[in-house]
This record gives sequence, structure tokens and C-alpha cells, in this order.
Amino acid sequence: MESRNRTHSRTVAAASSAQKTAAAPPRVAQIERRTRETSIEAALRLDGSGHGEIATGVPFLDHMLESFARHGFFDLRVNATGDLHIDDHHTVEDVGIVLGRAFREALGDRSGIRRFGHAVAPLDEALCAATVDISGRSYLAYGLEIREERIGNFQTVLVGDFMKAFADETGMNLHLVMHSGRNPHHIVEAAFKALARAMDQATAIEPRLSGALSTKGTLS
Ligand SMILES: [Mn+2]
Repeated sequence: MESRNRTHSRTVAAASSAQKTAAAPPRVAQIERRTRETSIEAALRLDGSGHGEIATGVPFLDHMLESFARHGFFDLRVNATGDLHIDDHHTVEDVGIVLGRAFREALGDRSGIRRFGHAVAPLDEALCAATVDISGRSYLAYGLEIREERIGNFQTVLVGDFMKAFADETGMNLHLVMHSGRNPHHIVEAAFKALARAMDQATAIEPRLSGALSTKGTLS
């Protein structure tokens, strides 16, 4: 009797989890945004394998977004053309906007997601932490203190502009904390890796959860 019950409950559990898998639509988004300053297309798959195809015209940003896709296990394609003859500012900020919109769209009403994520990543002497709450409220606390004005040709001040745009458009609280660091390339790359890992956690489906992880009952 006891063993029959166990068999029965296993069968029910297997059937309901198979149903869940079959019913879940892919969490993807495709975004296009064109202004007089930039033209950007992005495709995002949250449950990906870490494949990045990034061509923004800003090589350092490409490098950071490749790393972000890889370490967050997101499949991410970004194509951008912008007014780089002026400087990189519009392109970097607008890529942040489009990436945020892609996350917002792929997450839908945010039901079922773990919502919070936290990760710390080192790169040699640099150690940076990212903490996110994909709550629908946007806030950026930006704690990267970079003395150097540039990484190659890339203006380090643009990292903050990118993060602000990304947090605003995703609709999330984002805290970036720098514990240590000297080399600006290392600092920014450690921050992007921490961000990737935190976003991977926060966007993951929590199997114990039905609906939105909020006492208000909604995150949309
Ligand atoms: Mn690097």
C-alpha cells in the first residue's frame, strides 16, 4: 500500500512537471529602437547558453556585453550603429536602454522569477559586487570609483550612464559596489561579470513559487 502510494505520487509529480515544461513559452525578446542618434536591434533569450553576438561599434562595450552574455547564460545579439563621430555617449547609453527593454519584455509580468540576485566577481586585484531586485522599481547605486578617464578610447564615465539606462528600462534596483581595484579595465569587467551572475539568479524561475514574489501579489 505504502509503495503504491509512493509510485502514484511520483507519477503525478512527473506529469505535472512535464506539463509545466511543455506549457512554458520561451522567455525571449526582440527590440528595435531608432532615433536620430542611434539605430539598435537586440535579441535576448533568458534561458540561453551564453552565446553573445555583439556589434555596437564600441569595441570595449562589445567586450563587456560578450562577457555579460557568457556569464549570465543569456543568448544575446546586439547590433548598433550610432553617431560615433560625435562620441560614444549616445550609443553606449542607448544600448543600455535597449538591453533593459529586452529584459523587461522577456520577463513579461515577472511572475515565477526569483527576483533578487547577488554576486561578487574578482578580476585579479579588482573585486566588484552586483545586487539586483527586479521589482519593477528602478534605482541605481553606482559605486565604481575609477580614477582613469579612459580605457583605451572608451570613456569610463559611460559605464555609469549605461548602468543607469539599463536599470531604469529593466525596472530594477541595481547596486554596484567596488570592494577593490586599480586597473580600470579589470574593475569594469568584474562589475559586468558580477552583474551577469546576479541577473542570472534574479531572472531564474523559482519552482516553489506560483505567481509573483511579492506580498502585493504583483510585480508588473
Ligand atoms: Mn577584458
